[in-house]
Amino acid sequence: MTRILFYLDGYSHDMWRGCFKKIDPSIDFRSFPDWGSPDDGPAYAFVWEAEPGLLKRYPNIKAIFSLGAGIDHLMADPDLPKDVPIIRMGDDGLKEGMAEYVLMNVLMHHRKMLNFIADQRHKKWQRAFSLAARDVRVGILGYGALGKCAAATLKPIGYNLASWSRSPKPAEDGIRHFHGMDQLNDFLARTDILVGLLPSTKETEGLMNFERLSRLPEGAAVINAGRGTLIVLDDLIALLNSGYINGATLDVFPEEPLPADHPLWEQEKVIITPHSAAITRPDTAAEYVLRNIARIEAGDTPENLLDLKLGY
Ligand code: NDP
Ligand code: OXD
Repeated sequence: MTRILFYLDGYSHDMWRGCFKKIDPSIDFRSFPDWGSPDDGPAYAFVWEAEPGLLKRYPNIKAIFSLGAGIDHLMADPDLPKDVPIIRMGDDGLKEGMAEYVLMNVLMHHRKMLNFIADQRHKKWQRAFSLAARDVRVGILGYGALGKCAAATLKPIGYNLASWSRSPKPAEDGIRHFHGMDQLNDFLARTDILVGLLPSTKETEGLMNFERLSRLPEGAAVINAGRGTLIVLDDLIALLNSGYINGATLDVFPEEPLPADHPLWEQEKVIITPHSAAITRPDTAAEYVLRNIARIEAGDTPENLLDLKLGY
């Protein structure tokens, strides 16, 4: 019998329990705070923003599943057990959700929808020409599970695609891969619409500052749905105000919720979404967790195992 210790504040746990039970009715699904005793036997934790110190109190936990692809919520726990494998979310629902969000926003910027929305507010009739998709250079920062799925969704529209990641990628039809700091400026220089899908690590924090954002061609747009630490917001606002950057879509912020007095709320050419680009879908997530528990039980490596040294 598999035991799941589940922690998620503010959402119905019954729906989650139902998704697990539908796949395996014998599952012992325990919602926080009813986790029972560590002496009850081996268990798997499946958590989002669990209270610090909680996981350490359960030495019976064999692996920790993060309810999201990001693990910053776990790293914020000073007592996080270091010897327990951590598995990041990577189910199809999350990938599809992100791909939809990226497609919607790339189209919004490509087809100048923010200009039209602003004009409509001022009852202004101003036609605008749009380039063909093949002439729009989209650059994806981060070519992991989400970056790849987003690229695959954009490809059939015909965009001129590139990616940037830490390690080299095998050549692929229709997408040019860049990697490492040495190639970042070349990648930025060929990017009209930048899509941020990077994790928050020491290396990615503040990466998109004034100098790097200015490497984008004039009139570029910025979409960030990875983590808010990537962009220095004051620098982005300065470039929006000068007109150098034409618009932005931001789903993630260094401080969430974005404070009510933050100047970004007032920017006409910015779309703000409340960390909702891809929210883990219970049915596909339950299937993903159980599939990976089966792998662990069989002695195989689970998918999306966290590399603590890399931080993602
Ligand atoms: P992956 O781990 O699969 O991919 C991460 C990518 O980032 C990889 O391509 C990796 O490079 C690259 N990367 C990491 N560090 C660096 C670096 N220093 N320089 C260059 N590239 C780097 O993650 P996912 O695709 O699953 O998720 C990405 C992030 O999206 C998550 O960490 C999470 O923060 C965020 N997210 C946001 C959501 C939202 O709703 N807004 C929902 C879900 C996730 P390499 O390929 O070489 O390893
Ligand atoms: C995630 C997120 O990491 O929701 O999955 O941001």
